[in-house]
Amino acid sequence: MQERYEPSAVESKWQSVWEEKKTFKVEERVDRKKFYLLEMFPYPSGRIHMGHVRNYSIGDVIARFKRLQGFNVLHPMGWDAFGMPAENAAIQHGIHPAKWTRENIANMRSQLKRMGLSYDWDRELATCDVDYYKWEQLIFLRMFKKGLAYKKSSFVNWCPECRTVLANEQVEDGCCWRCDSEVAQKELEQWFFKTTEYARELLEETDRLKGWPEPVLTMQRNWIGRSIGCEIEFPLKTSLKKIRVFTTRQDTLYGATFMSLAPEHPLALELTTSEQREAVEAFIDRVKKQDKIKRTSEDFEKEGVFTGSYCINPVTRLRMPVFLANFVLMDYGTGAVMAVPTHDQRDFEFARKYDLPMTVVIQPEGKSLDPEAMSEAWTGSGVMTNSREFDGLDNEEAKERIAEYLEKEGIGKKTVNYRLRDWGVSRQRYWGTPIPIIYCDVCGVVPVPEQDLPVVLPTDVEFTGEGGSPLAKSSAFATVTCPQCGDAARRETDTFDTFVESSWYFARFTSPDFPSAPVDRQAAEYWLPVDQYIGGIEHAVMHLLYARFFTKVLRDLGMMNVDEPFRNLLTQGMVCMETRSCPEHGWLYPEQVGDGKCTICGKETRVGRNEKMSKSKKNVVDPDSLIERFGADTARLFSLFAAPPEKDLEWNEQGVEGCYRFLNRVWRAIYDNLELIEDNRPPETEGDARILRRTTHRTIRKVTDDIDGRFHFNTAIAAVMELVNAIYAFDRKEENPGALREALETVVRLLAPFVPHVAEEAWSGLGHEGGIEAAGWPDWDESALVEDEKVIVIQVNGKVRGKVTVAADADEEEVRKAALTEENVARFTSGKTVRKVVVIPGRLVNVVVA
Ligand code: ANZ
Ligand code: ZN
Repeated sequence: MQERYEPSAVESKWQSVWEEKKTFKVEERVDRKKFYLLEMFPYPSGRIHMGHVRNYSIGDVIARFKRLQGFNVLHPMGWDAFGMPAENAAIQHGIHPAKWTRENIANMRSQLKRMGLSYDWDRELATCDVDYYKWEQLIFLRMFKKGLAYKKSSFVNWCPECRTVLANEQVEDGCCWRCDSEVAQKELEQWFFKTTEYARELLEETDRLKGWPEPVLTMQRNWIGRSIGCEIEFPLKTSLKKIRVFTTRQDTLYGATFMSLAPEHPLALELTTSEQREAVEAFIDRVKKQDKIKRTSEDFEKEGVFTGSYCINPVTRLRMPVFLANFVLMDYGTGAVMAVPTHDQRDFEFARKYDLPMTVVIQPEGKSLDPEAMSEAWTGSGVMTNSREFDGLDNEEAKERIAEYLEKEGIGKKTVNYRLRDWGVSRQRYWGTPIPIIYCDVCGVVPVPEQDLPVVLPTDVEFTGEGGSPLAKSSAFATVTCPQCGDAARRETDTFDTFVESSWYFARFTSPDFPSAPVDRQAAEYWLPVDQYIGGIEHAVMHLLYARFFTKVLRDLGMMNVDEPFRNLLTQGMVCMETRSCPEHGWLYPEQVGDGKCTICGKETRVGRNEKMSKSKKNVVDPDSLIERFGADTARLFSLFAAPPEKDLEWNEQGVEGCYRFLNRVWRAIYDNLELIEDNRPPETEGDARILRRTTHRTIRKVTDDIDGRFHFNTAIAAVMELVNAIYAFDRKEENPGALREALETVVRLLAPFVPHVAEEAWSGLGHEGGIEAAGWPDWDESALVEDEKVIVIQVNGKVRGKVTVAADADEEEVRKAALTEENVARFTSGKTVRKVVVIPGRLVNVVVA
C-alpha cells in the first residue's frame, strides 16, 4: 500500500485484476442461491452521463453486496442499440448507423469499465447483433403462427418529423416523445402485437408485484384501464342494423337522448343522408387530422355533425338523432356512445351546443334537477327517476339490475373493457430488426420460413433523409422469391419498434450465446425473474409493460417458464444541478461564471434552481472529467451518498470534494496504523476496546440493515464515516491493536460495495490475499453490542420530566429508585402522593402522582 492515495493507479490496477481473473463471471450453480441484478441497459448515444453513473453505481452496490453475502450474482450489461439517433447521424453526418453505433458502444464500454462496475462482460450483447435479433424474428414468427402478431390497416400516430409511426405511449400531449413535433393521424397497414390478449393478466398480476413502487403500479393499472359495464344495442330507424355502444353507466340508459359515433365509425357514412353528406364529409376530414389524445381531452372543444339519421332507445323507444362527435374514438369500446347529457359532462356540452333533448334519470339526495336550469351534468350518485320499474332505486343498485334486465331481454350484455390497445410495432425505419415477412401476389402474406432466418439487415443502403424506409429502396433486399410458390415477391421493409428488443433482453442475458433458441429454458429457470431491476421512472409504462407482456408470450410459446420478469423494481431519481444564465449570453457552463459574473461580458449572472442535468441548459458534469480528477470511487461514493436512490440528487462540487477527502481519511487511517496492527491479534474485549468494538459492530448492523432491501446507501455511508471518526478519536491504540485492526478492517469491508477499488487495495494492504470478495460480508457480534449502561426516560403523569443512566442489567427496584431520586422528577413529585410507578424495562418509567 502506497503512502498516498492515488485513485488512478489503484483503479486501473484492480480493474485489470478483475478483468484478468474474470471475477464477476457467473454460471448457473444449483448449489448456490442466485441473485439477478439488472440495470436498464443504455442506448449507445456515445458517452455516459451522470444519470448513468448514478444508475449503475446503485446497481453495483447491490450486486457487490449480494456477492459478499454469498449469492451467485448475475450482473450483465449490454446495449439497446437500434434506434433513430443512429439513423439521424447517418442522414446528417454521413456515418453508417452500424459504424456510429459500434463506435459509441466501444467508447461507452470503456467508460463503464473505468467506473469499476462488476459486470460479467462475457454476457455483453447489443440488440443490433444478428445473433440477437434473429431470435426476435423467430419469436415473431411463432407469435404470428399463434395469432399474437397480425397486420391490419388502422389510423396510426404519425410523426412527420421522424417520418414514422408512433405507439400511443410514444405520443405525449399530442407530440412526438422524441422530437416534440405535432403528431398526425395516418391510415397505414401495420403490424401489431396482441397485448390486449393479456390485458387481464397484466392487470391482475400488478397486485402480486409487491416489490414495485406503488406509483409505477398505479400507472400500469391506469394504462391498462379496466372498465366494467355493458354493451347495448340500439336499433336503427330505417334499417335492420343496430348500433352497439359500450357504457359504464347503464343506469342512465333511460336518459340517453342521442347517439354519438366516432367519425371513423363504419356506419358513419352509411347513415348519412344526402342533405347532410357535404357537412359530414367535411367534418370527418377535419377530425381525422386531429390528434386522438387531444380530441378526448377535457378542455378540447366538443363538436359534431348530425348524420340525418335516427336510432331508437331500446328501453324508452324514443328516437335518438345520430351524430358524429370528435371526442368519440373508434378504438375504444365500440366507437359509439349513448349520450346522456344530464349525467355526462361531454354530452351536456354537446347537447347545449346543438340544442338536443335532456332527461334527468338520477336525482341527487335532497335535490331536484331540472334539465332547463342545469349548468353542468350531474355525475354523482342518487335515486333513479324517469326509469320506469327502476325508479326509486339507488343508482348503483340500478346498474346491476338494468344490466340483468338487458341480458334477459337480449338488448345487451355485461362486458369488461380495457383501455390498453394492441401494440403497433412496425416502423418505417432502417436501423431496426427486419420483420421476417414476404408479400406475394399469389400467396399473400407469407412468413419467412424459420430455416431461412435470419433476415439480415443489409448494410448497403442510402440515407437521404427523404422519408420512408431506406430498406424499401434497396432492391437487393426487397426483391425476393416467394418461399411458397417461387414467384417474384417483395420483402416487408418495415422494422420493429426498438421497444421490442428491450422487451426480452433480460431473458437473453441468462444465456446470451445459446445457439438453438432465444433463451435456454434451464438458464432462464435458474436466473429469472430478475431479483432487482433498476431504472428511470420514465419507463414506468411502456418498457415495463412490454417486458411483462413479452415474458408471458415467451411463456405461452413454451420458450421459458416465467410469469413476471422483475420481482423488485427500484426507480431512481434524476441527477440535478443548478443552472446559471447571463442576460446577454443565456445559459452558461459553470466555468463561464467567475465571482457571479459572466466571463464573456462581465454582466451579473443569475443562478437558477436545481434542474435535471441537460446539455441544453449547460448544467452538466462530465463523468470522465470527474473520474479524472477524483477517481471512480469518489464519483460512485458521491452519487450514492448525496441522496437516497429514489430521490433526485442535487449535484454539488463541495459534496464531491467531501467524498474525496473522506476516502483520503480512510486511506490514512489504515496506512498510519499498518505497523501497529501488523501482528494480527484477536480484538481485545475489555475497557476502551469494548467501546470501540461496540461502535464497530453497531456499524456493521446498521450498514447491513440499510443496504439490504432498503437501499439507504446515504445513511449507510454516514454510519461508516462515524466509525472512521471513532477510529481517529480512539486514543488507546497501542494497548488495543486487535480492536483497532477489527475496526479498520470493518471500514474496508463495509465500504467494499461502494468504493471497490479503494477497498481492494486496502484489504490487500492489510495483508489479505485473494480479494475482498473471499472475505464475505461481515457479521456483527451480538455480545459486542451489549451495553454496560442504559438511558431510561422518566415521565410524571405521562409527561417527560427527566432521564437517568442505569446499569444495563439493573433490576426493576434499582431503576425505580434511580427514577424517583432524579432531581427534576423529584421536583414534580414533591409534596404529592405517588400512586403508582410503572417500569418498562430498559426504556421508560412512568410515575403517577395525585
Ligand atoms: C353513457 C354514459 C352516461 C357514460 C354517463 C358515461 C356517463 P371509461 O370509464 O373510460 O371506460 N365511451 C365509450 N366508448 C367511448 C369512445 N369510443 N370514445 C369516447 N367515449 C366513449 O368510460 C366509459 C364511458 O366512456 C362510457 O360510458 C361512454 O359514455 C364513454 F352519465 O355511456 B358512457
Ligand atoms: Zn407466393
